[in-house]
Order: sequence, then C-alpha cells, then structure tokens
Amino acid sequence: MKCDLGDLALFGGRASFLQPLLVGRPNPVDRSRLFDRLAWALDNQWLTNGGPLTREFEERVADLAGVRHCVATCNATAALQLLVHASELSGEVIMPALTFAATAHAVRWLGLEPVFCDVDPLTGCVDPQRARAALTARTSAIFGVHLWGRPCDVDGLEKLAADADIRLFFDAAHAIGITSEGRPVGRFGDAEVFSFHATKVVNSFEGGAVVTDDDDLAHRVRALHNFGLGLDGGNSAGGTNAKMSEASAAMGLTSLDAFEEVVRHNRTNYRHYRTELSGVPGVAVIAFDENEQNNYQYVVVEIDEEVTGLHRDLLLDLLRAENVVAQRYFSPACHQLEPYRSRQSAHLPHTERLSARVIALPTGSTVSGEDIRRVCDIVRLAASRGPELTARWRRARRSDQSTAPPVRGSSEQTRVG
Ligand code: T4K
Repeated sequence: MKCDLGDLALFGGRASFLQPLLVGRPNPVDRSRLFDRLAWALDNQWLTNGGPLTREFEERVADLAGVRHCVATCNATAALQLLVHASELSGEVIMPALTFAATAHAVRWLGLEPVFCDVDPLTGCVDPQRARAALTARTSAIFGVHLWGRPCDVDGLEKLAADADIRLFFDAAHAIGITSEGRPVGRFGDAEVFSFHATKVVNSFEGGAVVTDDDDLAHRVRALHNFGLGLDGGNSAGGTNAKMSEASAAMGLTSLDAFEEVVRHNRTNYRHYRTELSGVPGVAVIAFDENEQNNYQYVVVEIDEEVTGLHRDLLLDLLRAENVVAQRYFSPACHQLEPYRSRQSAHLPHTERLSARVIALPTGSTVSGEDIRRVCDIVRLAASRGPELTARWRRARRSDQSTAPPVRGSSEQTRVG
C-alpha cells in the first residue's frame, strides 16, 4: 500500500501494477463455444451476407431490446451512418457534445451538420430543454446518447421530437441491456444503435446494430447495409457494405451467453469502487440508478479540483505511472474538437465542466476486487494530498522538463498520454 507521496511511481516509487490495468479489456468468453460456432460456419462454408449466426445474433439482440427488428452491422459508426442515410435526414442534427466523436462524425460523414447542445449536469445526457433551444428550421433529427450506460430523458426527448415533428434516434453504444423506467433501451425514438466493439460489455470483435420497431426503416437499413439490394431504386439508393460477418456473430453470440455473468461482475466492481471511494472529499463515483437494469460497463468518477486541489489530468498521469490506464471519456468534448471547434462557437458549461472532471476507471471481468482496492488506495492518497502533490509535481517538472508531460490540451479525445 502506498502511504506517502514518495511511494508514487510519478515520483520514482515502484509502479503498483506490473501489467497495465486497462479500461475496455475485452471480457473473456467461453472459447470452446466460440470455436464450435466458428467451426460450424467453416464446415458449412457460409461466412457472411446475413448467415445463420448473424440472424441468430440479431434475434437475440432484438429480444434483449424488446423490439421487432435488429440489423447487425460491422460496427456502430456504420450503423449510425445507415440510420441517417435510411431516414433521408438533411440539414442539422442536434446531439450532445459529451460523447465519442463517432456520434458526430457519422452525421457529418453524410453531409449534415451536428449541432451540439448542453447536457443535464447530473446524468451527462442531452437536456431536452437545451435541445429545444437548439431547434432551427433546418433541424431534421435529434440524437440522444445514453452516456456511460445511463439512459437519457427519453420521455422529454420524445415529446420534443413530436412537438417539432422531427426524427429521434439514440446512440445506445454504451447501453445494451439497460432499462429506463423499467423499459428496455433499444425501443425508444425511431431507432437506436448498439456497439459491439471489443471494449464493450457485449462484443463481436467489431460490430454494431440498428434496433427499431419501424418496419419500413428496418427494411431500408437492412437493404442499405447490403449495397441497397432489395430497395426500390436498388443501387440508386446509394447503399454501402456494412454487414456483420459470421465470425463476428459467433463472437457476439458467445459474448451474449456470458452477458449476465459479466454484468454481475461489473456490478460488484462498481460497488467496490463506491465503497472504497465513499467519503473521499472531492471524489464521486457517478451513481447508477439501482432500481433500473444497468450493465455497469463504465465506472466514471468525477474529480472536483476545488476540493481536492488535484487536477483530473494530473490524476490520470499519476495513475498511468502506476500502470493504471484510466480514460478521459469524453475529453475534449466534441465541440472542442476539430472539425467542429472552428465551425460553431457553442458554449456548453455543463458539458465542459463534466468533460474536464471525469475519468473512467478500469472494470470488467478481468478486473478484481483486489485490483480495485489498490487503484482506490492511489486515488485516496492523491486526493487527500492534492495541493502538496501538485506542488511537488510542478517542482519535478521544472527540474526535469522531460518527465511527466501534461496531457491537457491534447487534440485526441481519449488517449491518456
Ligand atoms: N457512440 C459512442 C457513444 C461510442 O462510445 C462509440 C464507441 C461509438 C458510437 C462507435 O462505436 P464503434 O463504431 O466503435 O462500434 C474506444 C472504442 O474503440 C470505441 O468503440 C468506444 N466507443 C470508445 C468509448 O472507446 P478508444 O479511443 O478509447 O480506444 P481503444 O478502443 O483503442 O482502446 C480503449 C481501451 O481498451 C484501451 O485501454 C485498450 C483496451 N483494449 C482495446 C481493444 C480494441 C483492449 O484491451 N483490447 C482490445 O482489443 O475507443
């Protein structure tokens, strides 16, 4: 256990972990089941183009989300692009800036303008009032983001979309298996998008899905993800190739088999973090509503520099030196990133405040209670000695400019250093 600042690796102490402890380590799956599925696909010589494993995966995801249709895709970014294209959106799309760049990039890729609005300071999700204020005659849709696996104000956004007669979609990349007021995420708005990237709670190596109860939209998305085949107008509809392969579906199915166990483990980890960090002034683990179903895949902690005397980025550097690779999800926020920064001068105080203060700490099946105890020892020590630590770090930097470069101002959204 580290008792003094001199024990910290940042100041020459031994790193707490020999191997990096990462956010987003893929959750292990039952390899024999995975290999059986892969062997079955190889034996039957059917590897892609909506094969049986992909169809089974789609059925299971649709069941989990409580919807009629699921179209599995090669990743969630392509799924977002398909939705924009299939819905024939134009002009502006309102969304939060506190999200992964993929949400905004997907819209921009299709030639539309993402318009960023501020978030609710408590949930980090888009605030319907702020979204309403961002409406213009050019607005064609809103994208809510269920940030860190916490649901948006679905009712507020549905009312707004109905009033304004625009489409409503949800980026549910973090949100498979969660509920909002007891209703499964996946069935809200016109459609929702899941991610099955390797780092997600359900992974298909790479993968995504559009889920919806809208028969026509599902038909269009399905056709467009396969070159537009089957649509009136066929090729002229401008389809793409965004299909999920059978190998990805095999992994997705095997990962779904483990889903409940992974969520149980994540919940235990989340509760460990809450217990270990409770009562540390200026450090708050952002809570899940335990009356809902959650997947607990991100443990996000807010660092209040005014209370701790410790800037979030210094804590990240300090953890990194200990081989704990926490993430700045999401900093900078999208409106602070090019190409958006120079195109609009959005002032989003709640977004900026959260973006400057949050870190995601390692969790998932490969992270143990003992790992968490050691991570929290470091956080507690740093937070309780913030001013002294900061002064010492500044002195160390002055005497050796080559050590511990700050990460503040980095143009990358999530890389730590
Ligand atoms: N919308 C939202 C709100 C999203 O968060 C995302 C993706 C999307 C849309 C788009 O979904 P996809 O098109 O990706 O399906 C990661 C993920 O790559 C990205 O999928 C995710 N969100 C984002 C929040 O996190 P990065 O830039 O943090 O870096 P990455 O993936 O290289 O590594 C993250 C951590 O995971 C590192 O600590 C290393 C570890 N890792 C990663 C991989 C790939 C492993 O241990 N093993 C692995 O195989 O983006």
